[in-house]
Amino acid sequence: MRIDVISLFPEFIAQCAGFGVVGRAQERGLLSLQGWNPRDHAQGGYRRVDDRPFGGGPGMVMMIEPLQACLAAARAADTQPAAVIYLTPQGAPLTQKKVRELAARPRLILLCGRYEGIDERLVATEVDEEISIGDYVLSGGELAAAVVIDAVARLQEGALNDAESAAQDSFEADGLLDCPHYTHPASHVLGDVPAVLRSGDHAAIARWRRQQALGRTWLRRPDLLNEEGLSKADRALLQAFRHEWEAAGQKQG
Ligand code: 6GU
Repeated sequence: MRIDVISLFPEFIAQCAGFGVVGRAQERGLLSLQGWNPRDHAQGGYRRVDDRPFGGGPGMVMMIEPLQACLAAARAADTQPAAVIYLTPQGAPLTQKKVRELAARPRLILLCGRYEGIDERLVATEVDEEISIGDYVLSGGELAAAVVIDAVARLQEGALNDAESAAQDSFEADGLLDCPHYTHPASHVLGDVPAVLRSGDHAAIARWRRQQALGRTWLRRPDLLNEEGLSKADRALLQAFRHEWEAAGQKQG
């Protein structure tokens, strides 16, 4: 997959994507990243990329011309067509479903804004989709672009060493949160590993994990849990989890 990033700080993106799974995906040729700086396409000695907003108000707005020239250069760098995605708090919230959809495309162009944003005429003309990574304000789209890059890179075939681990992540299989994980030592002053995980009974382990995923989702993110849509077996596991929780004298939330 190829991702082109339009940003006033392309080195920032390259740095972010240099480590761990994303860095390895690049080394393995599964992901090709290229940064493009609108300043390289700006006119005049000052290479101006922003200007004051019409109508007044604080902050600056990114100008049409440098962005349009930069986008044209990025598009022309590959023959594969690409959707232009603008990272903005006004965009549609990013979900794992959206990540899966983006990860299946051969190419993306990510557009990062700074300051108060980008001239709306450029957005209306050149942008195919707008995406936000959550209801909070960042000073630019770069961190959001890095989030998108990470999330799609790890879904590229061969990016993860254990092919199974993507399928079991939170949200991935069925929109549930992940179960807790434990490693050595089995016994520690902080507590013991649940006995079932050491039992060697694979069916019992799978049941326990499923129950923990259901229970955690119920406790922490009830908005993700569609109880009517659960199987009979899942409903029974959740029911038992609730009973135990209530017996332990805890309260939901
Ligand atoms: Cl995509 N950009 C900015 N500037 N802030 C954000 C965001 C994006 N998503 C959440 N907050």
